[in-house]
Amino acid sequence: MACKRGALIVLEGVDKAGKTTQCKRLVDALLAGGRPAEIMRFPDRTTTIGKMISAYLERKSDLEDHAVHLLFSANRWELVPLMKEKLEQGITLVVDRYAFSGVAFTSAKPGFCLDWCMKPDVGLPKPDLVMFLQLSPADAALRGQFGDERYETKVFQKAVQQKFEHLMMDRSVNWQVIDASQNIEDVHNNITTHSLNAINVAQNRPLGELWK
Ligand code: 2DT
Repeated sequence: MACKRGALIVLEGVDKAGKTTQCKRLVDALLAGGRPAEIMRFPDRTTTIGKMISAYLERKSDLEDHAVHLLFSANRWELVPLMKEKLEQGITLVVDRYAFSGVAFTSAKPGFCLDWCMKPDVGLPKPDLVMFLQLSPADAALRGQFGDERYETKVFQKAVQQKFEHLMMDRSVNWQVIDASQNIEDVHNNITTHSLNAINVAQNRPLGELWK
């Protein structure tokens, strides 16, 4: 019998919600439980496209807003063959940001609608589970200053949060909202429970296509 596929698990949320920490904790917990798992993050700044995105985020270069949106999407598409290969090998992928960040961040800019922003990512591997780490702006502020990269301002993050809320109304995606104001351990346990469920369900189902 062919090996059972891994699950595609995505963590999303506004800045300071603890996504990166929780992705690492989740992968460690899955590995400790004997389940193959790997971490991925978008943007993946190591590829040629990713380096262009990184320079843009660090304000070392300027790119037109539509163009950079398409680069973020291209950065996901270029990794699709690798993602599929890993999932087929039974490896669960824990992904720090995905197309939802792509849509939420660009559509928070003036002159963009959700519909246009979603188009380039239609057909990407569909996550089996998307956890949104929910954190109020007040709680985020308690976790320290924002960094110096593009988008790291209170006003923009608030607009992004509203766009995520729109995206979460889409019932075709398995969204779970996680209260990220709890302590790291409680958030981790919550995330692990949802992930184990998703891994069990995913192994008997084909990988879907996002927004199709
Ligand atoms: P971090 O590397 O700190 O997560 O910040 N972004 C991300 C977009 O605008 N579009 C996308 O498609 C993705 C994946 C969110 C990366 C910054 O890039 C933004 C914050």
